[in-house]
Amino acid sequence: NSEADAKRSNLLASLMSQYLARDVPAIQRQIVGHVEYTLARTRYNFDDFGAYQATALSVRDRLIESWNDTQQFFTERDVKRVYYLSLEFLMGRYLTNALMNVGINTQFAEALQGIGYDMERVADQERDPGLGNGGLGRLAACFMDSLATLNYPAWGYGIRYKYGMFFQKLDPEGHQLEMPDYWLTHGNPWEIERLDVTYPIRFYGHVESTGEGFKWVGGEVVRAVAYDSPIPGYDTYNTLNLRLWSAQPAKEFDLGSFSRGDYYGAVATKEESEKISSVLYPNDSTDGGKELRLKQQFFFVSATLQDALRRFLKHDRPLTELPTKVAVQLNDTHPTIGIVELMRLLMDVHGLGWTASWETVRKVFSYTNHTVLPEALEKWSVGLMEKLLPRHMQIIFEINRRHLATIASKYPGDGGKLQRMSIIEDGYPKMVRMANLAVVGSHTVNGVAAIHSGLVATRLFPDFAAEGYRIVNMTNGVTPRRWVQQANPALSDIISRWIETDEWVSNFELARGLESYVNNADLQREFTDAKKANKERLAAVIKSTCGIEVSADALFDIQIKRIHEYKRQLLNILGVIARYNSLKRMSPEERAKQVPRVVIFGGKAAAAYTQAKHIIRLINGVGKVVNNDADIGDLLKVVYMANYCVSLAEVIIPANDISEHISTAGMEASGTSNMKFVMNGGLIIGTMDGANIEIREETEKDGEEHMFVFGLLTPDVDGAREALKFGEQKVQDGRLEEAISQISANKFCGPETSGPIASALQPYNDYYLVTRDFASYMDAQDRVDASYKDQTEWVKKCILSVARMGKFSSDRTIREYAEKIWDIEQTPFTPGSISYKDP
Ligand code: GPQ
Repeated sequence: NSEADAKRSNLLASLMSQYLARDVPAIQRQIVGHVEYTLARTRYNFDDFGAYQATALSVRDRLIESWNDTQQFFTERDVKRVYYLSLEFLMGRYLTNALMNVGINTQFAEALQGIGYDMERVADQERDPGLGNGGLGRLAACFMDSLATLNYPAWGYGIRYKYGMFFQKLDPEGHQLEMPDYWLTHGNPWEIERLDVTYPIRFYGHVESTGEGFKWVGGEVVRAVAYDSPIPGYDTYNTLNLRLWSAQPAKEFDLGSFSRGDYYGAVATKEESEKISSVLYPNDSTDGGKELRLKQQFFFVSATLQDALRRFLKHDRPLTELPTKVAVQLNDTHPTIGIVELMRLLMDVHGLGWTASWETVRKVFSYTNHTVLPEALEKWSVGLMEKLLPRHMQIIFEINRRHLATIASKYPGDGGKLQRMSIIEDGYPKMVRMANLAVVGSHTVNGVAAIHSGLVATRLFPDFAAEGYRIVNMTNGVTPRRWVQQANPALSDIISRWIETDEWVSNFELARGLESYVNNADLQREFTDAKKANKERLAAVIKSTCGIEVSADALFDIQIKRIHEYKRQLLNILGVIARYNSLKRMSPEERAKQVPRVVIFGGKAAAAYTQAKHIIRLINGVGKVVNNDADIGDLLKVVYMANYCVSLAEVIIPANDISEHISTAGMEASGTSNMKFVMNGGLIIGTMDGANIEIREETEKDGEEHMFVFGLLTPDVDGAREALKFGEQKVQDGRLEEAISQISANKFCGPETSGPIASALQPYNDYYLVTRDFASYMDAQDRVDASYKDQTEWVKKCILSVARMGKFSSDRTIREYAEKIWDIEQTPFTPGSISYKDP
C-alpha cells in the first residue's frame, strides 16, 4: 500500500514538474493557459493588463509549490518559528521581485516577448499594494525578504486592508488632496483566499466567573479570514507566507432581524463587521486614538495567536513549551494587546494558571520601538478598553498590580517611580500605556539604530532599564534585492562585473570589492554613465507626471519621506529660497560657474496634519516661482512628485546625487531610505541622527568627507531650544531673514499658508530648531556644491560609499534578531526530505 502511495506521489509530482518547466515554450503555454482558463479571456488577443495577470498567476503557481513544500518541511522538522506582527506591510509590487528572487526573470521576459508583450510594460500594470504608511511598514517588507532569503522559519501577520494608504494628488495650487486607494479593483493575483482558515474574534460583552476562573462572553463576534501571499527568498527554494486577515460577519445575517422585518438592519450589521479591515490608518507616528483602530489591533492579533496556537498544538505537548517553538515580534506597540490576549487564551481557554501563563508569555514576546516622540506612544482610555475588551482590561489591571507590587517592595515610598513605571496612567480619563505594557510583557525591547536604542534606554524607559529589562539595539537594514538589484540594473551590472560575482545580492559585504578599483578610470566612467542614465529615466518620469523639464546634467538633490515637522522639509525649502535669492543677485558670469540643481520632494502628509499640508503647499509655491523665472533656467528647479510610494521610490532613489536626511538631532529613530540612497551611489546631507551616524561611521575613513554633516548634536538640542525660546540666543542670518520675510509677504503662497509657516519660524515657536540649524545647513550645502564641481573626486566618494554599505543589508539585521532575540535556526529546504503522509 505504501509502495502504491509512493508511486502515486511520484507520478503527481512529475506531472507538476512538466507544468512548471522553466523553458520558454512551457512558460508561454502556462501564461496563455491562464488567460484562457483562469481569466476566461480569449487567448487570441489580450491587453497588457491581461498579460500581467496571467504572468503573475504563472509565477504564483511556482511559488505555491515551493511554499507548500517549505511549510511541510518546517512542520516535519518541528522548528521554532518567528511571527512578525505588524499593522503595516508596505510590500510594493510583487512581479519583478518574485521573478528575480526565483531566478526566472530572463525566461519570462523572453516568453512574453515571443508572444508580443514587453516585460517592463507588463510589470508596470501592477498596482502598488500600499498597506503601510512609511518606514515602519517598509521595514516589515524588507524583513520578510531577508527572512525568506536566509531560510528562517517565519510568518508575517497583518491586516488585508481594502483601502491602503490614500492616493495623493496635488491641486493646481499645490495643496495635497487625498483620494481613496481601492487597490483591489481588478483583483490581486498574488493572494490566496483561505475561506477555511478562519477564527472568531469577540468584542464588547462581559466577564463571567466560572468558579475556577473567568470567561469572556456575549458581545459581538466577527470572523477573521486568512489571505496568504507567498514570499520567495532570493536564490533559495524556501518560500514564506504573509498572512493578512480580512474581517467578515460571523453569521452571514442576523436571522432575528429578518423575522422582525428589519432586512436593512441585518445587512448593516454585516457591513459593520467588514469595516474592521476596510482602511489603513494614514497616520505616521501619531496615534489616531480611535475605537476602530483598537478594534483592528485586537482583531489581527487575536486571529494570529489562535492560528499560532493551533499550529503548536498539532503536537500533543504542554503550552509552557510554547517559547521553544514560537517567538512573536511586536512591530511597534500596535500589536501589544497580543500580550494580554495570549494570557487570556492560556488561562481562560487552555486552563493554565497565572504564573505559568505569565512566564510563558514573557518568553514569547519581544517589542521593537520605532520612535521616542512622546506624542507617538499609544495610549487607550481605560473606559474604552473596558467596553471593547473587558476581560483584557481585567488582566491588564492584574499584570499592573503584580508589576507595581514588585517595584514598591524594592523602592518603598518612591511614588514617582511607581507612577512612571505603571501601565495605567492616572488622570481623567485613566489611560493604558501600551509602551509600558509592551516592555513589561516582553523579554527584549529593541530600538532601530544605535543612537535611538540609547535614547530608548536613557530617556524613554530609564526606570525599566535600571530594573534589568533587556533593551538592545538592532540597527535597521534594507534588502539589496529590491533596492539595488531590481531598482538599479545599471549599477548592479557594474558591481557584478567589477567584483566578478553577483553574490553581493545576498551578501552585500562583497560590494567592498569595489574599493580596490576606486581609482580606475573605466569604473569611474561606467559609474557616472549609469548615474546619468538613471537620472534621465527619472527626468522622463518628472516630465510626464509634473510637466517640468529638468536636465540630467544638474545635481539631483532628493528628499522623499513622510512630511513631518521633525523631518524638516521646511529647512530644505528655506535653503532653496536662499539659493534662489543668491542666484538672482549674481551676474551672468557668476551664474555660469554655479552647479545646476534639481531639488526633488515627495511624500504624504497625514490627512489631519495641517502644518505638514502647509509645508507641501509652500514647496509647490516656491517651485512655481523658481521654475518659471527666466533668469534662473536650469540652474535651479523644484519638483514635487505626487503620490510617493514604493514603485516611485524605485525610480527616484537610483537617480540621487544627494539625498537629505535632516531631522532635528534625536528625533529620527533610524531612517531607512538613507541606506537605500547611499547603496545607489549618492551622498547624504544630514544631521547626526538615526542611522546617518552609523552610515558615516562605515563609509568615511580618516579625513574623508562622504557625508555632508551639519547641525546640533542630540545632547545640545534641549538647551538650544530653551535658549531660543527665551530669546537668549538670537539667530541672525540675512539669508534666513530674507526668506522668511518673502514668505510673510506672500511671495510663494497666500496668507492661509504663509501665516502658519512664518509663525512656526518665530524663535519661541521653533521647536524643531529649523532657524538654529539653518546657517550650518547652508554651509553643508556649499560643501556639496564645491565637491560636485570635481566630478572625479565626487564619483570616488560615491563608489567608496557603495562599497562600504554591507552593514545596512536587512540580511545582517535579520541575522541579529534571529540570534539575539528570536533564537531561531536557518532551515533550508532539502529536496526529497519530506513525506506527504499527513497532508
Ligand atoms: N516610523 Cl513610530 C514609521 O514609519 N512610522 C511610525 O509610526 C513610527 C516610526 C519609522 C521611523 O520614523 C524611522 O526613523 C524608522 O527608520 C522606521 O520607522 C523603521 O524603524
